[in-house]
Amino acid sequence: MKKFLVLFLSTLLILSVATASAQTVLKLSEVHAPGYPTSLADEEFARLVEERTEGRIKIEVYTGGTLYGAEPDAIQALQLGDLAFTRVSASPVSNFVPAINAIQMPYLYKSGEHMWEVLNGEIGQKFLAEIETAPNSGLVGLCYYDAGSRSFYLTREVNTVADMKGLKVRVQDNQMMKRMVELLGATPVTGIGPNDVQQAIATGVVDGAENNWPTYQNMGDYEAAKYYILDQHTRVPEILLASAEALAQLDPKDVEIIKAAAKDTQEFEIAEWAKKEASSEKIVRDAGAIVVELAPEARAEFEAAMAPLYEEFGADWTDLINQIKEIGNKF
Ligand code: BDP
Repeated sequence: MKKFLVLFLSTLLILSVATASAQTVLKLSEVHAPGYPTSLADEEFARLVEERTEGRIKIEVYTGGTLYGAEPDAIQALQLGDLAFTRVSASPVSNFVPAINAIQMPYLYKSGEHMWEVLNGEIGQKFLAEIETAPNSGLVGLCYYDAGSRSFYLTREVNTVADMKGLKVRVQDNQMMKRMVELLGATPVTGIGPNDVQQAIATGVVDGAENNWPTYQNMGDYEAAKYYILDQHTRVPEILLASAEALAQLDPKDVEIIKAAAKDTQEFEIAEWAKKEASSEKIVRDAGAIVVELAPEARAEFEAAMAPLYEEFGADWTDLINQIKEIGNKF
């Protein structure tokens, strides 16, 4: 009996060691703090993958930019196979897959509903798939998340395009966004990770930046630049990316589980986003941020100033961009 028990226990031990070693642990890099809508969605993605693969795959989420503070670095790590997943903005993805600029042109969408109709429809899914098929991208686009609309925030009041002249504005690492700021007569500054923007403004390296309400609030940028100019120039979705190399190491069935799990977190993120967008706006307004609601003529001026970007960066996708605009007629 004793012998049998020993045999039984050692078999159990061997089995559990075997199961433990069969678990694949993969990392996900995120620049936002825990609790931010995308961080919550990353966690939900990790939870679904672990559950649906019955523990074969565990995803560790690293928030706050602790793994990679600069999104282009995280993307490159995916290409090299050094990192399995990252949640980034679509903006830096365009450096690797230029087609992604087409879904973030200035003043492209009438509203969030318009953007989601496009992203969840044929056009949006075509661009998402393009991430995987673009030559040598090494990336797989898993799903989009919401990031609202972006506006400028500055240390001084701006009411017209002319007021932007000479200001130094931090933008994401994307040629089109640099050019967008140049077209306004201001100077774009790149190479500053989102977690370092507040300090760059506070120390005068830049006069401001541009982002949505949640990042403006969550990163504390509103404490350094109190004028939020509601020009809402772009809607730049977030993208959850995987490394093609990392996925190639997995059982194809698990890759399918991962792809489906990512898609299943989208609605969750959108709901979290809506809550956070409203609470962030309230927090910054209550804290004394000055929100400049541009006059319609001034907003039209911003739009006109940025219009050349369609020719300069969107010419290869004119038909699709026009289709996106047509979809907007419904809204
Ligand atoms: C935020 C995005 C984040 C970007 C950041 C930025 O959520 O992924 O890195 O903007 O401007 O809205 O760098």
